[in-house]
Amino acid sequence: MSHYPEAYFIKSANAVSQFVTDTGAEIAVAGRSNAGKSSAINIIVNRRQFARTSKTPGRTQLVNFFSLKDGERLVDLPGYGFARVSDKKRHHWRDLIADYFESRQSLKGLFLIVDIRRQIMEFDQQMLAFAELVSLPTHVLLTKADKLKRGQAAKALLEVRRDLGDIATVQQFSALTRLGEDEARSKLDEFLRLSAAP
Ligand SMILES: Nc1nc2c(ncn2[C@@H]2O[C@H](COP(=O)(O)OP(=O)(O)OP(=O)(O)O)[C@@H](O)[C@H]2O)c(=O)[nH]1
Ligand SMILES: [Mg+2]
Repeated sequence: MSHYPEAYFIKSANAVSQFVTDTGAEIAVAGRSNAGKSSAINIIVNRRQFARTSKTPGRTQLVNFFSLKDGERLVDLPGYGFARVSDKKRHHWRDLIADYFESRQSLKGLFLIVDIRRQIMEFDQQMLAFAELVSLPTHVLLTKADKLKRGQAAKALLEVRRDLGDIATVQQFSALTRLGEDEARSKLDEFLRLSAAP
């Protein structure tokens, strides 16, 4: 069963003017292209191809808004760092993501999706620095943990935890084995609940 039985796709936006009304609470899912953002959303919501995934990097090209339940949303962002697109398109995505982060009052938390084999890269650092600047609660999913041996994955987790300190919480995740799904869901609910506190 879905943990969010009423979840549905609201719309895709290619410009600030197309974003959904900025009320309630939403959590953004960001990360490098092909890191596994859309796959993570599908596991958390427990529905196949709820957010569209692809073997080809650059699948998610728009800001996709999903309703979890009344007044609570998840936002699947285009991946950054994808090389095989034109400069024009890349700049458009970069601006779209920047506009998103700068404009959303309802943004209450960030899920940063990082391939556990690649660890934190420059774009991720920028995203983390921004989140810290605006005091946005951040949780890092080190995904594709199934691609590493257990010991290696545990080591990667410790390293990222050590590097990030208090900036963000970190966990292992796998969309393939569903490792860490409950932990991710609790974090998501925690971020949404935090925002509901008076
Ligand atoms: N083995 C394994 N593969 C994964 C995992 N998560 C995602 N993938 C694969 O990685 C590829 C990219 O996944 P997506 O979820 O589309 O990645 P994305 O970050 O949304 O990509 P863009 O929308 O292009 O930025 C797909 O082929 C997925 O099947 C995982 O935990 N384990
Ligand atoms: Mg995607």
